[in-house]
Amino acid sequence: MSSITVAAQPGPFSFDPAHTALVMIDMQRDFIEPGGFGATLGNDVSLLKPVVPAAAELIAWCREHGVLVIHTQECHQPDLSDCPPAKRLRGKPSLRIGDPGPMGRILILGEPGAGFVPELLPQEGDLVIAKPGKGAFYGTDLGEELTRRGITHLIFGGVTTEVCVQTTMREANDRGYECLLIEEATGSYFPEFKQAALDMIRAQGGIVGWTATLGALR
Ligand code: C5J
Repeated sequence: MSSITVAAQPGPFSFDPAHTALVMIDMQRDFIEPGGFGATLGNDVSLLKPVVPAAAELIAWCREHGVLVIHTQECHQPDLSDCPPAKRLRGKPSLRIGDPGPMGRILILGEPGAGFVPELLPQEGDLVIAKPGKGAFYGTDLGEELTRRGITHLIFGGVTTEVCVQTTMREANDRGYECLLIEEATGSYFPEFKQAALDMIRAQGGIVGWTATLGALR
């Protein structure tokens, strides 16, 4: 398939869909719905709701154009063996990782809350990466999967922009991937942090990568 070029910042972003993957970060009920991990930390999770239809549109666009769809989920093993105490004990949440909540144990693999929102369920042919950290490369086989599939370019969406999305995008950039973040398909509990992350990523000639709107893909 031939290359696609989209209007982006700081300049046009070109990619071959056959060598590109969408990395949709952590669109899980625990971050987006009331009663989950995000809410236990005191966040207004309703701020992330508008990301869901935009992420659905981005996923549909990628499937239509032959771009591999990867879904990450931040979660831990039931025995918490992959959850450092420093992470579990951080802050003053009403429920900690592993505690039982209204959507099952908070951020535990296999529990309803750690699953994806119903609008964004993985389909056959997609790749699902369970990750114990904020970045999607740490403690996972994402790097090997991308190499094995000959992926050179990554498109990003998901939540939250300045935490798991930015952490993953920065490491992907260090690993040599050309990275594009789609603005409407990412969100934060802190709109000003989202804006700052977008600005940081594309500053200095695209020091971490590119950003574009969904409209640029249509
Ligand atoms: C956070 C994430 N914010 N997916 N996780 O803890 O951004």
